[in-house]
Amino acid sequence: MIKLRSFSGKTIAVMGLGRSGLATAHSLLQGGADVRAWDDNKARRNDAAHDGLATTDISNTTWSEIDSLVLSPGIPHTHPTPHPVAAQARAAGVEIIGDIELLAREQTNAQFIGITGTNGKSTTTALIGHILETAGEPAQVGGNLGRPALDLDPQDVPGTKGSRYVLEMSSFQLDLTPTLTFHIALLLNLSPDHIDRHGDFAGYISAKKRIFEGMVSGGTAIVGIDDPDTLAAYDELRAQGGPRIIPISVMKVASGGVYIEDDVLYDDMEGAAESILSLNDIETLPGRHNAQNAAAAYAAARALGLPLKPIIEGLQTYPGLPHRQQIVATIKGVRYVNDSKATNPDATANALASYDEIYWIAGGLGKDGSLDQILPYLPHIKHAFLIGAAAGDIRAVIADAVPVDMSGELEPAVLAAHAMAQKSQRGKPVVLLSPACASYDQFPNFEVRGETFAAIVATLNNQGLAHKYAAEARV
Ligand code: UMA
Repeated sequence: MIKLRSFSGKTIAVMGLGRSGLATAHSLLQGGADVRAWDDNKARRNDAAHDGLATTDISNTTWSEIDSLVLSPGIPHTHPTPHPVAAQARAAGVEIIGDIELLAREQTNAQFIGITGTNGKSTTTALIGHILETAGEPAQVGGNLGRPALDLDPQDVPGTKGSRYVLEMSSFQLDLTPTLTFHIALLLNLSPDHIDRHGDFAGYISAKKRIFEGMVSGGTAIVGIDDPDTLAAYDELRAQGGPRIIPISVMKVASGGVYIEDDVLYDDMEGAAESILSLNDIETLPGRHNAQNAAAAYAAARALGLPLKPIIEGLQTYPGLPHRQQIVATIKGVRYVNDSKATNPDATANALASYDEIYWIAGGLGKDGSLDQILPYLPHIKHAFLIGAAAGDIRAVIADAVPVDMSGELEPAVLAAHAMAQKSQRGKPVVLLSPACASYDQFPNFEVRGETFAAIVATLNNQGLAHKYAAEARV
């Protein structure tokens, strides 16, 4: 935990006591601040009390006594309507900031590496952390990835003046981080997301581009150039001057940057393209989207001055993240892949593009919007096993092209997919849970859905049970 000593004697309102809010309140208290903490949810207030934290309704506070309002990233302060506490703070002229802004103000000598984009930012963040660890320079890794920034530990980096933090940054967090300047900032890609919170796509893009704000000549901006909006951001940065700018591409040669051609990663940062490694055999980084993550992490590691050997080793030994194309077992040549985090068709399309002999488990609570993104990959699917509320909608879209089982629930879906995949004689069969849907109709969240999948697969790994299940499963 980070003690926020520079806030000693200040009065700080903390709104929202989820993961980041609780860590914020404790860091402030440890540093000697006067904290006024609140959550609209009574259960959360009870949890906080259990945690030794007193709560007080901030909407009744005297705002002239408050120095800053720290808002949890999930609480709106502009669109669709500002939370009443945010509106009060703004009216009283009290600044509204987030937990990561507090970290930046406390640790003025720290080196910050920030990763944003619509997809892939968690993987790229974890990959940079893993490469640093492989190189013997472990860093603190967190932010939107899960571990709140103020829950991280100060850890001085030899040869530098402070700690090094590798932070996944959501658009919500960037919106609440007005003064943090990143040493290395990555923008991977942009497609419409969180529009309700940013008003429109332009608002979302402008929040994402804050990652480059204030960067100076010693800094490095790493920018994907494969979609029109990140390409525009790249051109803008070049026109402005300032940080070193490294383009990343998985679709074309990126002069002066890092790019992927035929699954090989090329480094052209010094102006002479050099082939670095083939991504083909890295099972934990399948697909073109992961190639983009690998290229971005490679560029960041080089910008940090790491030698080539541990970077390559780090890429090759990346263990993967839970619930994101995570291989939970390989049974007699069949891979069992947990991609429960894929809660929308875009994310599922990435997974379907990554394998070509797929026994696909999908469904759950459908989101608005079409399933068009997955259509190009239907030829990769040998059989689909549909579950949850959206099963009928998915069947309607794919049934002409793909044989379908209406499995209903996850367990029968896994058993049937397992039995069928084990009989497959061709290619590299994969049993893939990539639902393209939210989990809430059958599970508390996507994590529990993914863990349930892994637990069912773990029973299959036991030979006797696998045999029993195979006999029972509908094939
Ligand atoms: N709350 C209120 N009033 C409201 C709304 C919410 O009191 O009107 C309270 C809730 O009761 C709850 C708290 O605010 O107790 C929730 O805060 P939060 O939603 O900001 O969640 P945290 O637990 O603090 O988690 C946040 C990030 N959540 C969001 O941005 C929504 C986590 O990202 C992040 O991992 C965590 O901080 C640590 O940094 C999650 C996420 O979904 C993974 N991110 C979005 C995404 O990836 O798309 C942006």
